[in-house]
Amino acid sequence: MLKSTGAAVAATLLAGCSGGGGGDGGDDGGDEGGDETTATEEDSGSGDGGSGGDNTVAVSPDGGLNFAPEELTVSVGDTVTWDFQAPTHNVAAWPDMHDKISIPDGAEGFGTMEKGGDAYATVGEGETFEHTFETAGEYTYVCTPHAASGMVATIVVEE
Ligand SMILES: [Cu+2]
Repeated sequence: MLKSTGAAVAATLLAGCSGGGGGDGGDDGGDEGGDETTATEEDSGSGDGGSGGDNTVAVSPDGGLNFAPEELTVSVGDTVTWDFQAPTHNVAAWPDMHDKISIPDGAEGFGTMEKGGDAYATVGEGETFEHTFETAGEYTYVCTPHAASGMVATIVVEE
């Protein structure tokens, strides 16, 4: 009989843990500039402060006897541009030129013709006329040749 002595030699492996934490503790140096005020970013961005685009009135759009828009609101200091899209029209806001014209007290009249000029003088197609409003109030103006046909419109000037 063979006796097999299975001697298992348990090799005990000593896992040497060379531990020992030599803690070199750095005393972390103190208070480095503590409270940083988190800059509140006031987002002053978004600067779309444009005062509402173009103050343009079309004169006879599509050949009609009208101004478009028929009523336009602007602010004091704004300039309105009339864009003549057809011939034989004008802009008249001189109160003595037509009884449908009215302007605020103390305001200056305006028109494509001069004050006291030819009330029926017209402007060519493609031309423009500008007026800057310095006095608040309501201005009703006409195209003199077509005022009787309702070619009347209003500019409201706000403070
Ligand atoms: Cu007209």
